[in-house]
Amino acid sequence: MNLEYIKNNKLFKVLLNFLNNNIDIILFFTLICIKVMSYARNISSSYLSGLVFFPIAASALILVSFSLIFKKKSRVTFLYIADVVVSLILIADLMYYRYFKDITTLAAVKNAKLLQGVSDSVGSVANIKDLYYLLDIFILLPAVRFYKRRIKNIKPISKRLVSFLAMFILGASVNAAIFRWVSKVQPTLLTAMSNRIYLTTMIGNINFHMVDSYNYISTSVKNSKKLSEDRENEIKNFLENNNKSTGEINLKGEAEGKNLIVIQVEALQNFVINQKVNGQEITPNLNRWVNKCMYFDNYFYQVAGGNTSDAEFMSNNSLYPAQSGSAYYTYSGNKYDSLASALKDKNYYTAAMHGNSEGFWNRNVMYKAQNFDDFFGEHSFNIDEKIGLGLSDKSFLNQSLEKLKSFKEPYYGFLVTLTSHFPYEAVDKYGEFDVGEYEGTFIGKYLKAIHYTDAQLGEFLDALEQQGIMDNSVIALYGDHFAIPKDNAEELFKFENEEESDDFTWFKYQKVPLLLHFPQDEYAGVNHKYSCQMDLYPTLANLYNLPRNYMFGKDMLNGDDEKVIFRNGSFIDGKNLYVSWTNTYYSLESGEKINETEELKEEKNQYTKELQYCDDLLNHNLIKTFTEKK
Ligand code: GP9
Ligand code: MN
Repeated sequence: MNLEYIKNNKLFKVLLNFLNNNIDIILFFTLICIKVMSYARNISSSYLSGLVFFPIAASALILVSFSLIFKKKSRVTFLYIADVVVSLILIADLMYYRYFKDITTLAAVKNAKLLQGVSDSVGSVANIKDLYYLLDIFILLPAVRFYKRRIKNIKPISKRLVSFLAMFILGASVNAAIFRWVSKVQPTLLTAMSNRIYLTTMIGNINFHMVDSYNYISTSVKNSKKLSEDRENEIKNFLENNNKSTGEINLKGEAEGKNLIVIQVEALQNFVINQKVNGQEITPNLNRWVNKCMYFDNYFYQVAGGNTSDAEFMSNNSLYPAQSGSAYYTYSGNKYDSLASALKDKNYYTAAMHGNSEGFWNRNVMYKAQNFDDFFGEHSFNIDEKIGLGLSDKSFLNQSLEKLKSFKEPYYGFLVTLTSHFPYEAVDKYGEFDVGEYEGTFIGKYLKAIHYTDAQLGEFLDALEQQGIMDNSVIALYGDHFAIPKDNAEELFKFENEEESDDFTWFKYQKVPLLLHFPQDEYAGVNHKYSCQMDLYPTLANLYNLPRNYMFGKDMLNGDDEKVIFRNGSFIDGKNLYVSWTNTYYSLESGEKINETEELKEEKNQYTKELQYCDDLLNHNLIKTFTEKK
């Protein structure tokens, strides 16, 4: 087989011709895959074992498909520019990752002022090696010019469109399969975006930015469509009514001028309070503090797709969580009338604290949007003891105490704990707690985890008391959401000796404790009123004499409203429970099913309306509109 033969071979000619005609595409595809894969390796070694190459290649194919619409010279330019853009985005993402352990989003870029951390320390997060992402761009520039000069034949638009479609469908189908797989293994990850860097490790960097841009644009479109004046007024009237207080007001202004310390505890469910396992109290410290506090034992969590972040969102804004996904991500560009803003208006210093990476749940962006002066995240703590997702509760609470002591008074400190996080395994070696027959079970692991957190909370609360901080502070402590998922409900029912395992029984356990502590243990006692996370801010607003403008919840210390509306449309009205997924009502007193009456139907419609009011308010950024019109 001599050289001449190879040259004249038909197949070889076709191949050469193909290469000659498509070298721009082949080069672009290869370079993009190499760059994104190398970014992937930079942010997570788990990438290497994953199948992340496929979504990365699919996203590169989608980019290529668009270039096929153009005439060839423009196609080359398009690909060259796309290479530049992708490379710059990768560099930005790398720098962002080095600081926040997260990936940039459009919302974060738009609020560039929120990226203080990165911009203040560009020097420390930039790395000369990053220029490697731009190397090809310089090298290829003359080659691109040369190649463009040689292009002669132009394909008709019909052929170009067919190539575009074929390539696009190929890329999109691979992506669709990957996205379906992601939603299966991590059901809420794509919509809630709780852990974006983890999502990126599954779908690749370009896909992440495509999903993020889609989400950002669709929210902006929803935001930009103006609501009718009538609808705006309807929502405004509802809110005015909801926030009106009448008659004598219990404890109004009682906490005015005092510090406020709010502690949101990871997966603290109410059933562990005053409960024993293997003859020992599960939460001996909280049980002690329950007696010194105003304790709400019918306080429901209402989180939806945003989980922990929804609990934060409701407690600080008295707004319902987003219909899907998490408000902390979707509505991070909105204006809020949050607890921190209201206290800031009263000259409070406000700070949020959490021992995990700043970008988790978009906190770095959302705390600013909610007007916190400072956010102390992973970077602001000495990570001297890591358990599970981040800094141990022990170290977090110790260091937070020192921070609180250094704050200018009066202050609002918002603390979010972490260690008692699902799947409750990491904490096992950090404390001895004999759960007897539950050893090794899911519930047993949870009891150990929450027992550990209880010990840390006990130390923290005792220190606040002993060091005199409680004399001039009000403390609110509550659980963020369930600990035992529906899948493990049977274990919980068995632990609690429940005979029934119906929806009514399930709801009985969807409570988290709320403890309100006043100086000198004043007002201690149990309050059985039906209440929920939406009610914390209105209640604190009354205690701190803050204006109530846009709150959907109620003041738990005034009035006899016992409304609790869940994001899925289920509700409690003080007498009945409505379970939306079966359209069934239960009597709260007897636990028996009851028939729907006209009154109940009316109530159901009204509560659905309230959720829609809140959706409209968030989708159209109405707090901004209302405040501007004031
Ligand atoms: C992460 C922590 C856990 O920082 O708040 O969030 P979750 O998984 O419980 O929603
Ligand atoms: Mn949580």
